[in-house]
Amino acid sequence: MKHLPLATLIAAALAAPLASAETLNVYNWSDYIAEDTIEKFTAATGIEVNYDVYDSNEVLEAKMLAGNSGYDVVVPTSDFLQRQIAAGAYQPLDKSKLGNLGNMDADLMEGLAGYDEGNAHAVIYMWGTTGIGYNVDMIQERLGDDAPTDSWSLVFDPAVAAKLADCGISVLDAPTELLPAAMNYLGLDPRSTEKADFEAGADLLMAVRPYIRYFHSSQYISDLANGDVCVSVGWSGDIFQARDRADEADNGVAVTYVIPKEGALQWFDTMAIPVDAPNPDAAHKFIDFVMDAQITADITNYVWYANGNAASMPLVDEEITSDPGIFPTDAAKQNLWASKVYNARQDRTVTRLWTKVKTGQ
Ligand code: N2P
Repeated sequence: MKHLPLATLIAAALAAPLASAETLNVYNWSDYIAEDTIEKFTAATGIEVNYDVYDSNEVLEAKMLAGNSGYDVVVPTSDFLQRQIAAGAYQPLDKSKLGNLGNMDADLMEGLAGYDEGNAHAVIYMWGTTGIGYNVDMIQERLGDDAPTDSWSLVFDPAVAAKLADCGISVLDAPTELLPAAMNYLGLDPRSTEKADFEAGADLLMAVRPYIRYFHSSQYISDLANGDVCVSVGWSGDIFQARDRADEADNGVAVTYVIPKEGALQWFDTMAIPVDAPNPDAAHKFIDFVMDAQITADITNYVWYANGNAASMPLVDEEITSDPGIFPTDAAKQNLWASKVYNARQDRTVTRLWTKVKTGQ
């Protein structure tokens, strides 16, 4: 050792902590975070982040139930969260590490407690609705002034959908959201778990299947923005992002989001820590960081989704807080429904029917 120059020893000493730099593995929905959130977290904590994305609860669930995903923080929707908690997929949060918990909206967290007793495993990240985005001019050209733009008829009425097939209808690849929407349109309870009701919903989807261009849960953002599809059953914030992209591209495409008058699913996405997370301590730091009022406001201002953080609200752009597509009016709220948790048998029925709908057979 005594022959090594001092500079070498210093370099070695400095390199050691770098080599073992702490890392955090985050798995979140695509198009669901501000551009600088991760950068800011690393700057604040020194923790490096590997950030992966998905666009389907089913994909996340398969990883959570298989175990050993390697992820420290994931973002399941409330109904999936409940089923995964029951399967032992998540660890209880250590609330002593979550100093910003007081920022959360007490009413919304109480709503989430219906899926996670005592809010033991998760906090709300963002919430939104599953409705319809459309290209204003393309719809007007094909359906005129009487276009049912405030209704699920836009996609569920075969006579209407047939007229939009040429400009392109896309639908989320999300069976637990689409079947209930179809059931609701038929006047059935969207939260029903009766096999006959699921089948009726699937039959309705089969009737418009010839006019659906594709089933996908993230592609529609750019397709709507570019005018490559004219109607998308999609998630509120994603449609607003499409509108924003079109505005920025100044391409003459006008996109609008609507919560149809018949009603829509209101969902909550949550941050949770897998039971086998490699770095639960960093996971708590990340969740607490996101619960900072400014950080959450920055995310909402970028992704156009409402959040569960009451303290962030004064920091959210007025353009967002005043938009009824993001914060529904009291009248619209009457027609929103919450996700229903399906048991394994109901889930199999839904999966089987969905395969049928997608393949059109
Ligand atoms: C973001 C997707 C929103 C989440 N692209 C749907 N639960």
